[in-house]
Amino acid sequence: MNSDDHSREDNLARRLLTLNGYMEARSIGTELLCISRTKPITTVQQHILQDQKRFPTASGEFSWLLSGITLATKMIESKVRRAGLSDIVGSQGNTNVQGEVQQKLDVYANEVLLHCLSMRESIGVLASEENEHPLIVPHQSPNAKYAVVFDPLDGSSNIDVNVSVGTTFSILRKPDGAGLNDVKKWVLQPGSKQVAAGYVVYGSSTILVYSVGNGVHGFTLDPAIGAYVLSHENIRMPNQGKYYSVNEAYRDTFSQQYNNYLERLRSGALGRRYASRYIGSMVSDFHRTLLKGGVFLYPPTADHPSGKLRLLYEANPISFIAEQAGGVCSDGKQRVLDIHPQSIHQRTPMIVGSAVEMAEFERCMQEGS
Ligand code: FDP
Repeated sequence: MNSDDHSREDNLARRLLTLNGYMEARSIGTELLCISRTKPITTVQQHILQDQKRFPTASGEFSWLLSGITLATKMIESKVRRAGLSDIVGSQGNTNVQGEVQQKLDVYANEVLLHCLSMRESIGVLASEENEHPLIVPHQSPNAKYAVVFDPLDGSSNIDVNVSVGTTFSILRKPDGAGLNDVKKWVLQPGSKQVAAGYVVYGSSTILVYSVGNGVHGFTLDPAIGAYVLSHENIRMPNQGKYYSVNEAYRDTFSQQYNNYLERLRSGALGRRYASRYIGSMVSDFHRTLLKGGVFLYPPTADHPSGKLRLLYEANPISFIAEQAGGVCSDGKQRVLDIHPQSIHQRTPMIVGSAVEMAEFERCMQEGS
């Protein structure tokens, strides 16, 4: 072998071994290759297993449950990425239980989550935005001890125009003494009882953000290896941001307190003049608020006097993540996580954001009109 061959081989090996940026290949002289890790790879499964070491009695079934969510969301993301190429965009021609037009992707995402989660023995009950009633998982295992509540595709009215959408989920433990048929007892619990919650944003990349009550962590899906890889460890919401996020087209129907609050943000009363950002896909608007700070609001409006967002599978998981990251989430009167739900598809106003903006919000609410 001459030195050109060596150099070609060396370059090839270097390319092969530079595994998507996780490893580095170095040549020593012309013959030796030394591989060193540039970044440790932590997949979401590894992270969950490491975290479970805190609990000596943990059986690993919780990580198996979460793998149902990661598998389903990878399947959803692959359809979302092909939207426009396959016959998956547009409406299904039905309305769901909320009277909203179902998109084909809503239906697909729901079926995938129901399918993947039904395989997990630890899950007894599933409740989805797309189904009128909670479902008892067919295996009816006596080992079932969790309910999973989810919105399969949040913001789906945006899917036809390439705007980011997401999946939100909330995991609750079966209440003591509840039988398998007491499905409402499984899911009608305040958000403070969630054992884990999270969301996936199918955006410029796909990111899974979740918490088991021990901080918030983000995992970006690496399409080259098909795994969610830790990319945002221990996310903390900034104390103050520079954006507020609300559908301002409805402002003439907001109460005076909300309008006073927004005026204070605009006028610089909090030490800066805020800019506005509103995607209209709650999970994406929240994700920006989580990383950059600021506030997201969906107040009561004329069309939605009790707010538009659903308590169990939108507001509760978002609240759980926000609080775990140092933020605050309110319905305008109380902490969202303290609301005792009365029905599966109950709606709530939701105001979520950084400490500074939320303190001002609470002050404006107390001040009255
Ligand atoms: P969508 O109807 O597209 O599913 O809760 C549903 C939701 O989107 C949120 O994701 C979003 O923040 C909100 O509705 C948008 O509602 P408006 O169009 O009334 O602003």
